[in-house]
Amino acid sequence: MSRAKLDAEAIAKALSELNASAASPWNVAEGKLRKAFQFRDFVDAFGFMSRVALVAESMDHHPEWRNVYNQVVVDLSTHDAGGITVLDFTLASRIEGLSG
Ligand code: H2B
Repeated sequence: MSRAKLDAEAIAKALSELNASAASPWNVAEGKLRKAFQFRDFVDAFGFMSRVALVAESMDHHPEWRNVYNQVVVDLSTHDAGGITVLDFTLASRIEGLSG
């Protein structure tokens, strides 16, 4: 069920709930849930990625991401479903809690 691809209306609703408590918003870009996180330096960015990696592994749900020095851009989608699912919103919400 959670791996069922969400339609545009469901994505818009879940996005507004996710962003209600986020300092800066997640968006949909290229069919993925995307957010760029900024940190003080590379060590802080990498620490964030390490914390996210443990959560992602525990969920068996993994981000696509890129890191340049103090920035980490996170893209979430469910490859098995070919789109965005509830799993991506669950992971995004947990990532929010690890970004501060
Ligand atoms: N992560 C993401 N983002 N999407 C998937 O469809 C996915 C995953 N599938 N992590 C998992 C692993 C799958 O490949 C394994 C076999 O459970």
